[in-house]
Amino acid sequence: MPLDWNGIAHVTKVDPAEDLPGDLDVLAGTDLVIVGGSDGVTEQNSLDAIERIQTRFPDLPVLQEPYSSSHVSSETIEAVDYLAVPAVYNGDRENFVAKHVDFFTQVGSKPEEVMGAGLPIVGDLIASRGREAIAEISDKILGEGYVIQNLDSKAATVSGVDSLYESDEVAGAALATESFYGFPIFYVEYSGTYGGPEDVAAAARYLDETVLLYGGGIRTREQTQEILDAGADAVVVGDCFHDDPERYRQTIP
Ligand code: 1GP
Repeated sequence: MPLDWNGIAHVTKVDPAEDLPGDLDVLAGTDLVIVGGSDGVTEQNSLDAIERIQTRFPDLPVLQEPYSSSHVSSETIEAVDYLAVPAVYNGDRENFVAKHVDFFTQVGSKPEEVMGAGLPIVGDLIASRGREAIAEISDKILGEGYVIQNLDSKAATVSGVDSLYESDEVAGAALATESFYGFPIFYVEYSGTYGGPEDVAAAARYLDETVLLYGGGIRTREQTQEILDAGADAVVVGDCFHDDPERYRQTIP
């Protein structure tokens, strides 16, 4: 079933390699959680974070955003609502196309390698139900057209980003996302720094069906509002959730 983005304006990105706040009640009011990071992420710490969140908030949708198939297992696929997989327009070839073809190659032919060694559930499922089971996994995967606009971020380093887009190029990437690639999500990523509304406004002009997410440096309600007013469907808040949970509460509209 497609994810219903109506009513989703605030997204929390939980880095499974970092400590979670002791009291997860701070998540009350966020509309969706993305579990993913750019350093030290494993299948096990991803699963731990997913399960902790789901135990406390069973109705909160959870997406896993892996940057490597080593973060994914039969358990994580079973647990999450969706997998969001970035295709980084201003990254290297590995991060726009190669990783994805490799991932789907393994989903189709060697599921046990995609999902890790202890993968009887998905392996058996595919062995017994063939293409239907592969289609079920594929249905959980959402492509994200991604532009990374902070060269100092770990996300830029791991994605091979060495130059930033001008706003008209961000707009072009947004247009391509909806009208050419057909990804359901376009993500303007300023990870670690607040980039302001300019890129969001440029992208929003071309997006109708595709959801527009902005993440990076949001620490106040005013910043959240500025990004939403510029045309984003939702803001994504990451660092602030881990570093300053009280302040994080203020980013929720
Ligand atoms: C990171 O876009 C998210 O992938 C959120 O950014 O950590 O700067 O809030 P921050």
